Amino acid sequence: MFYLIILSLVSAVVTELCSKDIQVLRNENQILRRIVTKVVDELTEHKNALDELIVFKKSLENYTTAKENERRMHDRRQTNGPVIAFHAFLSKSISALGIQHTVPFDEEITDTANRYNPYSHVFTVPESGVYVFTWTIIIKNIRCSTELVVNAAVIGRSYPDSERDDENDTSTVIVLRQVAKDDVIFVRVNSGCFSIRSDHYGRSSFSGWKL
Ligand SMILES: *[C@@H]1O[C@H](CO)[C@@H](O)[C@H](O)[C@H]1NC(C)=O
Ligand SMILES: *[C@@H]1O[C@H](CO)[C@@H](O)[C@H](O)[C@H]1NC(C)=O
Ligand SMILES: [Ca+2]
Repeated sequence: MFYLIILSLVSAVVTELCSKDIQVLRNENQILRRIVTKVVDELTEHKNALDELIVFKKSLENYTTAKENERRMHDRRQTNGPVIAFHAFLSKSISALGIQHTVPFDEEITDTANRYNPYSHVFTVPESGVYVFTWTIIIKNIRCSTELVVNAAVIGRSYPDSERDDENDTSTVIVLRQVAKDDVIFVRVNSGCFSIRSDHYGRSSFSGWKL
């Protein structure tokens, strides 16, 4: 009997202690949950801030790249110097051109380097580099083969053919070519080209510019 009383007493004390412990643990758990929620919130905030920072870094990099490209373009323009370009056309239709004759583009519109000669109809390269050359020939009822010449070498050909039904025909050729300072460039007749048109319907012309 005595033992039974002792046992139930002990059991009561243990139960009491356990329920106290459980209460304490519950409280602790609640506190921990609050802390965890707070930490998660803060982490989310940090992550958002970091994401924003990454986007900012990217746009800063874009801006820096754009600025750098702009500076390179500027430097390129500086080292390339001023624009080199010429454009001349036939001020009127011409006829009776002979083979090997230079096509006399006599009216100069543009000649930034002052190296196109409207009397000899020759462009003298002011500085070495890659150039674009283009010429347009307009004809009526004939055939006309012309060639673009650098010094003595042919570097381009054009052959409009309108030898039927009184047709008007136009041909434009574009040539890209590395040329050296003081090379001379001109367009000459290869065959045909008895007459070349240039009037208020259309213009025959010759142009070039350095890239
Ligand atoms: C940066 O440039 C790239 C490609 O040019 C583009 O796809 C991206 O959206 C840009 N980023 C920002 C933040 O402007
Ligand atoms: C060619 O142009 C002239 C004007 O210069 C015109 O009279 C003639 O009819 C044109 N030829 C054709 C086939 O249209
Ligand atoms: Ca000139």
